[in-house]
Amino acid sequence: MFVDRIKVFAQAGSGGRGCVSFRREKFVPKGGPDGGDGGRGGDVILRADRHVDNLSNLFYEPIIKAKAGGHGMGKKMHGKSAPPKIVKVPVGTIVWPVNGKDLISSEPIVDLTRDGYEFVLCEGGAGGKGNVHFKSSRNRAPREYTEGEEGERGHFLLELRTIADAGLVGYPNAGKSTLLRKISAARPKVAAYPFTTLHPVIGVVEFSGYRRATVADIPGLIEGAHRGLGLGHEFLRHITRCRIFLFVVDVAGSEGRNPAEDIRSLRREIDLYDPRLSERPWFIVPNKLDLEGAGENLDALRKSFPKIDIVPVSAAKGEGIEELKKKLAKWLE
Ligand SMILES: Nc1nc2c(ncn2[C@@H]2O[C@H](COP(=O)(O)OP(=O)(O)OP(=O)(O)O)[C@@H](O)[C@H]2O)c(=O)[nH]1
Ligand SMILES: [Mg+2]
Repeated sequence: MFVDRIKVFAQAGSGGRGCVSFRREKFVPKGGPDGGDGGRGGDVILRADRHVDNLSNLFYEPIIKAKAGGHGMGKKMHGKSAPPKIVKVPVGTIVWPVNGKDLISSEPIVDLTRDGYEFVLCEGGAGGKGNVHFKSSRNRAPREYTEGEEGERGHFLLELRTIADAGLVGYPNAGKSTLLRKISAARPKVAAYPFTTLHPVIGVVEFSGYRRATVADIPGLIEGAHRGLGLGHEFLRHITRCRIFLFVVDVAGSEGRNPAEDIRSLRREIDLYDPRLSERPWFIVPNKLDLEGAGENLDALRKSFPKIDIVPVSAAKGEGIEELKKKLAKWLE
């Protein structure tokens, strides 16, 4: 299961209660107060982890709670502080504050953009004070103590926006997943029917000299995606953080498609979704060069987009792949 948006309730642990206790020892009559402090409650911490690719673990556990701190004890012993509850989330997770059903602000609380980043979502409560703190010249046997503080809590919306260098954008069946399999070790499913890919998949492309780039394969788009047709724009969110876009088209025009028209309508879709996206650098990767009719369409495509870098490939046959990788490295420089 792939979950890229989920509401959770998080609650940090409360601090432990302070202790009321008096020293009792042989030959020490009226030993003074010796009740120790409560321990701190556990924090709820989100940690970005590159081995986690979606938020499905929270689907099964949408209530995140950290443990309470231990109570203070006699002999000035502190209660145990509770360990933090650490929740691993994918890199690219954005956290928004939520009030019941509604987002309360359009400002995110945090954006976990790097592997290993940690964020304290809810802070654990401080421990209460034991009666040792309440001793004074007038009160030598205080029975006062304080409760531990409550841990912070709240409702949050966690949303994943994939972070990759390049995003593959194209109609269903254009061969995006086939291409990603060829240029990286990622293994998205490939099949001859539309909407095979149901969620974003990221592949790492290795270049010479230990350089690398991440490429995101997102589900196919169709005209009207921005208003929810096909799999809708749900997944366009996952290309909003790509630096460049590769428009993958079936240049053979199978299924009666016109490649140049396809590109125009895909560009329209992303522009309607967010005009800032259509300003990003973009390139064309005509695919299925091995099929009949590809040559003619490729010429037409070049005429239609004279200023755009075009790198034709046959993902299935592995043709043009090395050239594409070279270009990709250059485009990302
Ligand atoms: N002849 C030929 N067929 C290809 C080529 N690349 C992909 N295909 C075929 O086209 C079909 C669709 O490929 P996918 O890689 O699943 O396409 P996709 O763009 O990821 O499709 P969705 O996930 O549905 O959006 C599969 O049957 C592939 O085998 C190619 O270069 N030549
Ligand atoms: Mg696919």
